[in-house]
Amino acid sequence: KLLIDVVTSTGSMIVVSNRLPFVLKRNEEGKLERTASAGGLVTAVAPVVINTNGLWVGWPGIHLEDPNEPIPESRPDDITPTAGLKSEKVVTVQVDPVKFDDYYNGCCNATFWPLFHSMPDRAIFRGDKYKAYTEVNKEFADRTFEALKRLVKSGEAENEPPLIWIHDYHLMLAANWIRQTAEEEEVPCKLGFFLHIPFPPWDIFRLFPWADEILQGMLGCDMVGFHITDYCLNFVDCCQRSLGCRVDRKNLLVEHGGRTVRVRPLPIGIPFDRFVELAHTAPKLLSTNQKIILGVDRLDYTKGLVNRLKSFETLLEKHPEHKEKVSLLQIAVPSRTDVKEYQELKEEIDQLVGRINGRFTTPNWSPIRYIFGCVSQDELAAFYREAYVGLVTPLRDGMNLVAKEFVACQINTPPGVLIVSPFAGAGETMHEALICNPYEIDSAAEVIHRALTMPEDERILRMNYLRRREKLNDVNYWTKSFLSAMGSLSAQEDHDEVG
Ligand code: ADQ
Repeated sequence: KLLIDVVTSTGSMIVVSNRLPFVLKRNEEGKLERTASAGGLVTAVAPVVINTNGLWVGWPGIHLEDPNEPIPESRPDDITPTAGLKSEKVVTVQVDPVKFDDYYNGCCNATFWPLFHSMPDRAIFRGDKYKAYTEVNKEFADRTFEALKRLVKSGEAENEPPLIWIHDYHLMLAANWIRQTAEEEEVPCKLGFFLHIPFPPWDIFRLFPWADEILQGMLGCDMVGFHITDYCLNFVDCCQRSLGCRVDRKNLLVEHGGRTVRVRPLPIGIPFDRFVELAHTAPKLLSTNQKIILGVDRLDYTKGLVNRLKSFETLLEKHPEHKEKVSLLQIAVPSRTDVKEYQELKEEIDQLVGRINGRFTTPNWSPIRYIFGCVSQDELAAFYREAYVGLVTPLRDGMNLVAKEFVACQINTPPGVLIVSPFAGAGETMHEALICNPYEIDSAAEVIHRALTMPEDERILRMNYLRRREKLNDVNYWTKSFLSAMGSLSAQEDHDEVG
């Protein structure tokens, strides 16, 4: 059943995310223009916002001198899912640039990102940065509440109370403020939150000096969603141990402030059919007889690139039969390039690639091809399709969409092999992949060897199961699961859910 048919029983959806589903840029004449940001999440969620007459609240990617400068409509040739999102349905949050930098780089990326990925040594804890985080969250909450009130008063909202869906670690405090104000002013709404990154165990989480405030912020929701059950249990555990809440681990419930908050595993999916279509239409890219091992990642220390390169080097050392027959294609998207830690990581990877290539290259072959940059969706689909092994080995990752996109694009027979790390959400859910501990370089090399030598029938069997699951549990299914967890689907539609 199409998601569009299902959402008719939902109240208007208000999505709140750090970034809007498009980026605003100035053209040469100085006029604002929308630039599309294509991602599975936007593709799945934008139609629900549009069809329920909802709103999207977020930062537009540019600091506007005049906060009242009108947001442009989409261009007539825009065919992205946000084309139908009218500017009157977009609420921009504007913050002073210095404060925004303290919130985004100083706290979100320098504190929560490493801490929630269980890398506390990389995290900084600074009161002034956290203060900016609280202030920006308050700004998001205020703007969301104003928008909610306008929507309800205008009579444009659907009959049910509007459903506010807050996304990710940037906005963990906003829900509580929205709830408090909505209760005071008697404006009806339902609140849901989804965390895209892992939620760490209590022992790590409690290192954050203001841990209680974060939990209280999230508990302002009716439902809090994570990718996998482990993260849910970590959250429930933290609520019990830090706040003393009464909890039900079996049913994933937390009592707080006289309310019961539901906690749910909602593993995100991808727009599976779109990737299959891309894989069918994308032109051939790689002209080689070598087997390609493919890595695609944002250049981030959580993605385990250094360990991956070392494992590949060990593979060539221990199994020289793969020399000149196999090469590693690593695509790394530049990310947070103004941060020193990320610049140092890039240098380390550059050097490592140079050293390994220097060590093994022959006149006919280089073991590693390394692309530092963005590639188009078409190219990405072609790489996924033509790769023999998809190597997804983060040290820690909320889910990891690359693993899912790889299997969607494996349309050729016989297919390739997926290798995933057990420390990614994808490692928990994609049971037929080969599992590889990225910390253990030698055994990771052995897993790659096993993938390269896996019999054809085993490859087919594993890939069939992986593809079937990802097709069923695609990103539309994820959005539907969120609505269901919020109690926003009618009983019949809930019953129809894919198991
Ligand atoms: P990310 O950390 O960004 O997401 P991931 O889930 O792998 O990690 O998504 C990356 C996306 O970027 C993929 O859709 C991929 O196609 C795209 N991409 C990667 N390299 C690219 C390139 N060179 N050019 C163009 N596109 C490229 C966070 C969490 C994850 C979680 C997601 C969704 O960290 O754990 O899976 O959110 O919830």
